[in-house]
Amino acid sequence: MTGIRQQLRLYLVTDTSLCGDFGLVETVQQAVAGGVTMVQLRAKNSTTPARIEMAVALKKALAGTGVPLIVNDDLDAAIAADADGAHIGQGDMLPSQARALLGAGKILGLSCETEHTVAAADPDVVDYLGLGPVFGTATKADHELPIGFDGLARLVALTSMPTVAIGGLKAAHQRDVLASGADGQAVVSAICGQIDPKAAALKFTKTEAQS
Ligand code: TZP
Ligand code: MG
Repeated sequence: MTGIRQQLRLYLVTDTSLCGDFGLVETVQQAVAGGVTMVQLRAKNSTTPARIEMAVALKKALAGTGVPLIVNDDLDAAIAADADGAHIGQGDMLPSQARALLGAGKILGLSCETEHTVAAADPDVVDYLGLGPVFGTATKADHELPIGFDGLARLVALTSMPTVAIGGLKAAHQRDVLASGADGQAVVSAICGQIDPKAAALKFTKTEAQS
């Protein structure tokens, strides 16, 4: 697997509580076996030491797969675990600060919910944009207003940067996501917490093969 656009095709954003008994590492391993192309450790109610531990375990699990590991929000954890990159939102530190901490060789993702923030994103600093939420979702309590596929297409059209859609997305949405011009979709609950995360991921890759 090479370019960032291909890596964004099916982006698993983890929710440590949704993974439940199945476990974070097992969920990620199964999901990657089902075709997930990028993984984000998103552990909202946690601590930096715990995130480092989880990120190190995930990195080990992903070794040799070519699937990058991104850490959400916590730059200290991303750096300490030597993850492949970090993802930040508009309310977090400035992208330029995150880039300075991460260094040039790592992946930096930025969430954008509005036309203004997409237009303001600097391609020299940020590697990809997370756009959404496409639909309302119970996974993120405080999410912004859903933008739908029309809104997604409008945001994608404003940038030449790699993009990934997020928010309430399931395998059946794959065609609409790609038609909107995004490089891929990021999902939490469509894979995390599913009885069979590999089968859940395979639903996306099968849909892809048909489109
Ligand atoms: N950012 C915008 S929506 C969202 C995040 C992290 C959660 C998406 O979760 P799901 O379960 O795929 O709708
Ligand atoms: Mg954030």
